[in-house]
Amino acid sequence: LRVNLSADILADNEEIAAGTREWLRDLGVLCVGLLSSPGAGKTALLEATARLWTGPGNLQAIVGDVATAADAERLARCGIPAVQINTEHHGAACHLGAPAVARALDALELARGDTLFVENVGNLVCPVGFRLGEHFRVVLLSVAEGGDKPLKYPRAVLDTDLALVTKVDLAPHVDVSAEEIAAAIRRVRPSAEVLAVSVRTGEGLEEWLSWLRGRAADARGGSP
Ligand SMILES: Nc1nc2c(ncn2[C@@H]2O[C@H](COP(=O)(O)OP(=O)(O)OP(=O)(O)O)[C@@H](O)[C@H]2O)c(=O)[nH]1
Ligand SMILES: [Mg+2]
Repeated sequence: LRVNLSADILADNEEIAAGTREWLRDLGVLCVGLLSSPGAGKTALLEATARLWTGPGNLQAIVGDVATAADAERLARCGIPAVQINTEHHGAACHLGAPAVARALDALELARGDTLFVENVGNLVCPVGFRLGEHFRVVLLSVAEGGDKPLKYPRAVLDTDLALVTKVDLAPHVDVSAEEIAAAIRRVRPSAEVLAVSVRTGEGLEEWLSWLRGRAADARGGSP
């Protein structure tokens, strides 16, 4: 007898993720997953989003890190109730899994029209195959990582609905332009939707909020 453990783990994860996705859809809650390498600006984007958010609904979050509750604390300080998952306690430390996310939902009070963010552990490889119940997935690639990352980590781009080129205010200091990264993203996925953002200057944040607002409004109506 041969057991394909990795296929079984993925199938179990997918089943739980599908249940979460449906449960949130019925509740009228939009769920957006955030994926990036460590430090590309996921939490900073959520902090900026909280400052500018005028609805519909409230923002909440589940955040994954190997250790510390630092990100949940940062988010709570800007008014986003957040549950921290420390993945060192869950076997595969390098990404979130659907069972832990499903359990974390119990600690939140979600209401129709809310948006739930799931910030994954910083990693462009391991999280990709593990769906968590998100309706949409957003990948962040900061200019500080260099222009070739979309080409080196193509699945992180292929399996997402929106790509954000982050920290564009730093572009002059790191010898790569936001346009070069956007072009690399489109080489991997010609139809990719790409926005260039900076939480430092505010560039692109209105476009990001409008992307989000449209999807939150659809979710509230029951059709994400
Ligand atoms: N200049 C500049 N710095 C930024 C921007 N966005 C984030 N940063 C900085 O980048 C660093 C990492 O940001 P985080 O928001 O913690 O990144 P993260 O992706 O949540 O990191 P992990 O959760 O550890 O993977 C922080 O020092 C931020 O202040 C930006 O748009 N411009
Ligand atoms: Mg973070």
